[in-house]
Amino acid sequence: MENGKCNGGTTVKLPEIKFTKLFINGQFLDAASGKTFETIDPRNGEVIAKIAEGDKEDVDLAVKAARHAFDHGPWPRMTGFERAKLINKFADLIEQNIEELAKLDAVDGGKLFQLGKFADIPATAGHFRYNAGAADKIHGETLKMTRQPLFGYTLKEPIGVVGNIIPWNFPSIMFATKVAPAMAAGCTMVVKPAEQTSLSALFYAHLSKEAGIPDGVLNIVTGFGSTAGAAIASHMDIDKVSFTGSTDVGRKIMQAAATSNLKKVSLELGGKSPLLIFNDADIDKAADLALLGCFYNKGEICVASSRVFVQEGIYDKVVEKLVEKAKDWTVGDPFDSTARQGPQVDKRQFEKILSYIEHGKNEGATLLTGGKAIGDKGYFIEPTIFADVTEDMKIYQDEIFGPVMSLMKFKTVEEGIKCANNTKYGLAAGILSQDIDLINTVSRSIKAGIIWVNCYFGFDLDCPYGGYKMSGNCRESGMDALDNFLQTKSVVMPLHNSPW
Ligand code: TXE
Repeated sequence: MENGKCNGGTTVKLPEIKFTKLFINGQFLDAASGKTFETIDPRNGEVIAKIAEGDKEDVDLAVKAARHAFDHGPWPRMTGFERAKLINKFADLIEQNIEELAKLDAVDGGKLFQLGKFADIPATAGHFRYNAGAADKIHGETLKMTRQPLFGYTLKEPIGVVGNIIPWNFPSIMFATKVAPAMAAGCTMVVKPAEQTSLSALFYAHLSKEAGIPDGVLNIVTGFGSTAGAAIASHMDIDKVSFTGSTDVGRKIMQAAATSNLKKVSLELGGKSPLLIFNDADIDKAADLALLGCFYNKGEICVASSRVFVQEGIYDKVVEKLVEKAKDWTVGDPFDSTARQGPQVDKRQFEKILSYIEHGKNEGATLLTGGKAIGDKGYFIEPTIFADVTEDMKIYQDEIFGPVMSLMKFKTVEEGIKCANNTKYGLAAGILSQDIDLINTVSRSIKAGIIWVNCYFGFDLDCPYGGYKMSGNCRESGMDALDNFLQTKSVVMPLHNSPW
C-alpha cells in the first residue's frame, strides 16, 4: 500500500492495521465460520486488510453477551454519573488517537484526512462527551392525574439490547451518534459497521475496553448487510434497531422487525435536499454554499444539497460563478491537504454515480462541468453540474450520493417552496436570502428535518436531525437522540383518601 502525500509532498505514515476481528464480550475473535473479507483502499482499489466476516452465529453470540451485560452486568445498574465518567474516558482516548482514526477513515473510505482530523473525529469524541453530560440527567416527570386521586410519576428506562447498523460515509460520526446515546441511556449493544469501512469501528472497540466500558456493553460484528445485518434486524432478543443507510434497506429492516419480535426501529435514510437561492442572496456566497452543500465528503452525505433551485433574477450570474468556482474544487488523494474531494468509497458506488451521470446526459440535461471519472486508478469522479434538469429525470428524483448537482430555475416564492417539496425525501434544506419574512415563511413550509438559513451543514452536537417522509422516522444528535434508546414506564399509587 502506498503512503499518502500531504502538504504538497510530505508523506503521511499510513496506519498500521491492528484490529480486524469481531469484538464480542470484550474479546477480539475470529468469525465462527473462520471466513474473512477484503477491505479496499479506494485510492487505488488495493486490499488493505482482511476482516472477520461475521454472520448469524456471530450475531447470536454477540447478542448473548449484550443480553447478559444488560440483565446481569453493572452497566444499566450504575448511576448515570458513573456511566458518564467511563464515557468521558472513552472520549479522552478518542481525542488522544485523532490522527490514527482519521487515517483509518481516509484509507478505508476515501475521506479527506484533514476532514477526519479536524471535523469527524473531534465530533465523534464530542458526541460521547455530550451524551456523557446527559447520562446523569435522564429522568421522568411527576404526573398531575386528571380524573382520579392518584399519585404517579414516569421512569425513563434503557430500552435494552440495541442493534446499531452503520453506513460507510461517516464511519466515525455515525458510530458515535448511535453508540454514545445508547451507552448514556444504559443500553448494551451489537454494532454492525458497513463492510466498506470497518477499521475505525474496531479501533473504537479497543479504546472502549481501555476506557473501562464493561465487557458485553459494546460488541462489534463486522460483515455484510444481507447476512450479519439481516440477522440483527430479525433477531428475537434484540429490543431495538437503529439503522442509517438506504431507504430500500430501511424498508427491509422494518419488515424484519415486524415479522420477528416487533422490535422498535429508528431509521435515518436517504435524501434529495433542496437549496433555494433567492434573488436577494449574495451571489459569491451562494455559489460557495451550493458547491459545499453538494460536493462535501464527495457528495456521499445524506443531507447533500443535490437539487439547487435559483430564482430567475440571478440565475445566469449564479451559474457563471458556480462553473468558475467548480474548477477550483480539486479532486485528489485524501492525504493531500490541497484536495477538497477524495475518491468515492468503492467500485460499486463509483459505477452507480457514473451511470447517473450518463442518465443525465441521455435525458437531455445540460452538462455545465465535470461528467467523467478521473485517472485510471481508484474511484475519483469530477465534480459535476447539470443545468436544465426537469422533475421527470432520474438525476432529479434519485439520491445519487456522489458529486453531482442538478440546477433548476424558479420564479416565485410559492414555486420555490413547491419545487423544494417535490420529492419523496425530506431530510434537509437550505435557504439563501436576506428577507426575514421570506425566510420564516419558507422554512415553515418545507417538509424537512433540518433547515439551514444562509449556511449549509450548520451542524452542532446539540442539533437534532432526521427525516420527514421517506427520509426516516427518528431524530439523531442532540437530546432527542436519547429518546431512541429509552422507554417510559408509569408508576401509579393511590393518594391518602382515594377509594382504592
Ligand atoms: O447502503 P445500505 P449501500 C444510500 C446512498 C447509497 C445507497 C446504497 O444512496 O448510494 O444507499 O449504499 C447494511 N439488513 N445511503 O448499499 O445497503 C450494510 O451492511 C440489515 C444513504 O451501501 O443501506 C451497511 O452496514 N442491514 C445513507 C448499512 O446497512 C443491511 C448512507 C448501509 O448499507 C442490509 C449509506 C440488510 N438487508 C447509503 N443490507 C445515509 N442515509 O446517510 C445492507 N445492510
